[in-house]
Amino acid sequence: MFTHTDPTLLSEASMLFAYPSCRGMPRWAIYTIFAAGALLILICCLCICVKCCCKGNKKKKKKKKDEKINLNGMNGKTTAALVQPDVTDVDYGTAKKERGKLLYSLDYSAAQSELTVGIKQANNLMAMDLGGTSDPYVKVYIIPDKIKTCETKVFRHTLNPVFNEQFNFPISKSTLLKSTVVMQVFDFNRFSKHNIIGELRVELSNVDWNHVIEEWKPLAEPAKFEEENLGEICFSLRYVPTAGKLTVVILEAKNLKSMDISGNSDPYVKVQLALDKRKWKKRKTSIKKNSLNPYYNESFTFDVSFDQIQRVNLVISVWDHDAMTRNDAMGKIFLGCDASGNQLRHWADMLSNPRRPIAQWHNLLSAEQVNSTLTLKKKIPLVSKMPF
Ligand SMILES: [Ca+2]
Ligand SMILES: [Ca+2]
Repeated sequence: MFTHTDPTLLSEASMLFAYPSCRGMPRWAIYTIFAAGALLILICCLCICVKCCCKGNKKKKKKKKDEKINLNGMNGKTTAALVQPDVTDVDYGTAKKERGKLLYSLDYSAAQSELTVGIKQANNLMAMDLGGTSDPYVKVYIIPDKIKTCETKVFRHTLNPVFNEQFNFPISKSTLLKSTVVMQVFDFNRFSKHNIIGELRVELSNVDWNHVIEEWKPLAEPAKFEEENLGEICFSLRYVPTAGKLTVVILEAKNLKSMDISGNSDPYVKVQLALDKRKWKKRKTSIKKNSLNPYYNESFTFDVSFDQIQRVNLVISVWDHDAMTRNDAMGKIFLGCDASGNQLRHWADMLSNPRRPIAQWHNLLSAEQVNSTLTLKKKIPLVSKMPF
């Protein structure tokens, strides 16, 4: 046996590295050479892999930055987000307490009995998505008489959005002094529930109406009690202008309210079209017995010409079927050029992406709230029943 200091061994080892095919090579040396070689190849492979991965990620990130939702009304200026789920749209946790701040304005016109709420900009919003950003928009309404809810545009991938939008609420002076303005900042997610970032509540009895109010306020933790959750519904919309076909696919609903004593409901979905605010056409899905999370995947196609599509409203409502008594409405929403917020966004995405199905989740609202915003007149008589 030899030791480390053995001079013959050292020279033998160096000979082996210089001439690996030397005869009489000790077994330990062969193993060492093989081991060293394998390690070298492994390190090279690892380096190549890491480099490839980094490149892929960079490309993805760049692509993400390029897509933005900028909804400037209905004049075709919209850019739709992808139908594929957004990897950044994953909840990120809300451990951090800093929610950011909001610049808003208030102005009341006694002559017109109208309150104007301005949503100017937000700063240092809390990041809700994986990429360390959010997709903020602001919802504005007045309580206790929640007549209408307004929403700003969505700004993608930013924590410092500049909204510069104004919303008018008709309200008498006496009601004004008993009311509170609620401004809630949300993070938009195409395929999951929108997360609330924070909110501001301004009691209007405390406001000095001799001046226009414009101020920055830190966002507070949202009050949980008020949100009435009626569940969510997912459907896709597709419009083919050349053929004049509108296709609505009712995909699924979740977290619906229980309407029956059993603690469940028997939900079905009504798909209704109105033309110039008059009831026009309607279809229904099948009834899913005893379910609060029904899956439908049922498709409905309507003839709607290009001239009509701008004058159409689509009303989607969820009903609980009852064998013995009247069916109850469980929730409702409407889309179209008269819609606002999330609903208008989906409709505009459909119009700006002809022939492509666009799917999206929506929070259901109470039937009363939708009916007060969209008042539909009597049904349009069928052509065959007309006297000419
Ligand atoms: Ca988001
Ligand atoms: Ca029922």
